[in-house]
Amino acid sequence: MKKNIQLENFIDIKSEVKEAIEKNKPVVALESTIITHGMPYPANIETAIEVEEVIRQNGAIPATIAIIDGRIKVGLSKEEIEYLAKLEHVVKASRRDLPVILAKKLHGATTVAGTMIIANMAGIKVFVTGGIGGVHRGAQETMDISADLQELAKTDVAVVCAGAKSILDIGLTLEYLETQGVPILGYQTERFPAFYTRDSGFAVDYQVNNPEEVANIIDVKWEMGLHGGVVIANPIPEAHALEQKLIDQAIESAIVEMEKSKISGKEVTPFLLAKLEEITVGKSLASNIELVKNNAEVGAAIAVAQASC
Ligand code: PSU
Ligand code: MN
Repeated sequence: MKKNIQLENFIDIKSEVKEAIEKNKPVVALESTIITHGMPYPANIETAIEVEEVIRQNGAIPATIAIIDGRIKVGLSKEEIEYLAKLEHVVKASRRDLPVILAKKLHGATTVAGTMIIANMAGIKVFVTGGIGGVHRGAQETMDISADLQELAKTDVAVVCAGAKSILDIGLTLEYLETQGVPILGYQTERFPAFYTRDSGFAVDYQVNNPEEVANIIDVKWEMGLHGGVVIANPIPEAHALEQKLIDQAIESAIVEMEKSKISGKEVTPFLLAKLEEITVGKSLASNIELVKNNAEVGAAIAVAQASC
């Protein structure tokens, strides 16, 4: 592809991924912050590899995205996933971080925003993750709003997630996305899911019931020239959902601890995720793993439907 020739200066696309993109075969992008900052070792490696496997089983090629020694990698080998997962300090790479990490030849783990940017450059249209970033509680004071939301506003990638965690202000997150013109599609649900639970208390914009319907909406959006992402909110399977009260209490305590420790900026999300896992003694991690695998199944099906559109 002509577009990739200029990109070769800084992007390495794994050969099977490149071939699939060129032949318009289904490809699904995956992020790497979930590996380095979202889950503890070794669950992070196991999950990253299993999620790739789920995508393959459902007919698509996985492309985990990260930056290694200042080179953007679209599609990681198992060895590269392990290498990244074992590193002590990897920079969390959102839009603002990308040029610096590349210029300084550092390693970087891409967030939802970072992954969307790179997937779009490479020509990958579907991206699977756990949860998106959003407007943090208390953002009226702190102005802590994830760059993920701005990326969803402008970059043409469909993001399959299990909603957003209620470490965020979900109501404000949805308002922000509405202002930015990002459609929120509930996958076989009318309710916006809250990651560990199936209902955040907020409705989605539209319910969609199958991968073809999603592929069609995405296609129409971009064909019309309406730039930006689409959120496909896929609730965690009932059997793996956490009890509302358990997770609510865990989130309250995690936020209190965060305020005590004066955590701010890009440390906020990783801090809260780690605390939740500690407080729920691993129950939140088990749910997290299951919901990502469930998203991989749906994401692969959407990519398959899209490739045959
Ligand atoms: N939410 C999760 N798990 C995660 C993240 C968010 O439940 O791993 C990660 C994603 O990579 C997301 C990023 O893009 O955190 C958002 O960070 P921030 O709030 O600093 O933008
Ligand atoms: Mn933030």
